[in-house]
Amino acid sequence: MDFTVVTKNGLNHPKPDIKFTYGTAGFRMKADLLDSVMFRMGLLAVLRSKCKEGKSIGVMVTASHNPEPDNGVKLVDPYGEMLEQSWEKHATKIAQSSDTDLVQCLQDVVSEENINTSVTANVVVGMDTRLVSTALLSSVREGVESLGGQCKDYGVVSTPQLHYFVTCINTNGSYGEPTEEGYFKKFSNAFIKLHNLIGSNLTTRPSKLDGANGVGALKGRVLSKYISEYLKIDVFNDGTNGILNKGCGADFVKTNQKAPAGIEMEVNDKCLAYDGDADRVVYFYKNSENKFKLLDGDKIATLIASFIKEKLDIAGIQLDKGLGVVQTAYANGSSTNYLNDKMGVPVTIAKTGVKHLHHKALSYDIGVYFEANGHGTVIYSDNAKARIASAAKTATNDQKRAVEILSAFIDLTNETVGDAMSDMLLVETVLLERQITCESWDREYTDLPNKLSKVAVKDRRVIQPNEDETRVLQPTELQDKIDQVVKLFPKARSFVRPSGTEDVVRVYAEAETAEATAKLSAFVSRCVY
Ligand code: NG1
Ligand code: ZN
Repeated sequence: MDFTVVTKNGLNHPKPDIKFTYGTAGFRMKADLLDSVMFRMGLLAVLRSKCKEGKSIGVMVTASHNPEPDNGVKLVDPYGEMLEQSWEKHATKIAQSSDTDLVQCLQDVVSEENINTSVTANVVVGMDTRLVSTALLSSVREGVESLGGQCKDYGVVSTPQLHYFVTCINTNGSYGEPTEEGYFKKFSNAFIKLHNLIGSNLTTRPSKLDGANGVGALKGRVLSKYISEYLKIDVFNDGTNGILNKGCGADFVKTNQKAPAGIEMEVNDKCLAYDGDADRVVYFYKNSENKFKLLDGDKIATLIASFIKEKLDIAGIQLDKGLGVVQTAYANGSSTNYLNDKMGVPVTIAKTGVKHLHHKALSYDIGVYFEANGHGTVIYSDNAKARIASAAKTATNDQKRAVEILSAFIDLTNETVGDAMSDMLLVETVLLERQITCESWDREYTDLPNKLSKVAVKDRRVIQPNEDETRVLQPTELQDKIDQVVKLFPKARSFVRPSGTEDVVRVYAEAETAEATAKLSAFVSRCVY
């Protein structure tokens, strides 16, 4: 393999004196520190593609919900999954290596992974709307081309769109057309089909979308054109006036538990917010007492799981590995209890980061996985798909509708990754079929008061959590203190973990009352300092 061009072009992308680590969502930090990482991730994507017999690998330039001056990059594996965990160490090493060691580092990956270097590499790239994303994407492309890879550039796209393109290309179009038009057609056609099955005379109120001043606003507007006869979507925070993620977007709404700036909200309006790269969605509304109410990822998971369960029951379909929900420790305790106790749907708790949830969801025939922040999707096993397809042939008249709805619901799901646009359409389908407002959806269970805060510390890595991140293993005194204070409040729960995307420690607290939650959160935050 010829590395001369890498050496030459590498001179344009010197590594700054920074310790880079491939975290929960790839590399993420201030954009002006990331140029060398971008070039190098282009190189790594080529090696990954060669290792996967030339299958296309995705590279997405985005920092999602982070502030505008940040940026980031993550790799997408052939079937739309996040980069295989065993390769994260290669990503870290390559980003970390000095300019002079870079080629050696690449050669080490080639020999360690036994890569056939004669295979032609294919890489698919895309970016969010951040101003510097264009320059950073061009460094990724330079990396790809420096190692002789073929690069397909999709320009500004949402993260889930890029995952979709990668999957379509590697499955020869069986998942859909690898174009933006193909993406919009696949999901809008499924939604229209569902609308007709449910009742073409039925309507749901218009939705007010907070596009976080990012790519979600641009793409949400395109999607709304495809389905304009069936669902009206008014787009706010479309980037024409405001700044990306500033005072708006799914992360702002979830963290601050308040309405975003730039959206006019009347009582019972159906509102929703995407995050900066449109892979998360949360709903919200103002109730009859004029109070802001959030319908987060937990509420979405519950809504979707209950819909699927109801249809499976009507259709008389029993699945060997069943239907289950995967959450993280950030899920509201009420949602977990509701799913387990009231709905009889098993819940598994995974470590933060969708790749961990996705992995656990694979153990069910139908796995609904959502982080409380609105990031998630549904995955269906081949067995589940086959059972639903064969049920269509034997279904009685009463069962037929449920089976057809289930099958169209699968088509409406972006199974490759959590996707704000596809998730929105799943939610809208359920609201439409049940003819319910956000307020009645919210009545399913009442969230326990909760608070998520950030604490800045000198070295967040000192805190080492256990496997599902509900407890701290090190320092042990910290966990002892948390245990002691949690005991003081009814229905209380609190845990801390270092963030994988920001230089902070996150503190989560929930309890029976808002007052107890505030006290618990303040106390635990003080213990972390
Ligand atoms: P970190 O920063 O590791 O907590 C955040 C979210 C994750 C996930 C990633 C990637 C919370 C508490 N954490 O991770 O759930 O979505 O960003 O975007 O919401
Ligand atoms: Zn995101």
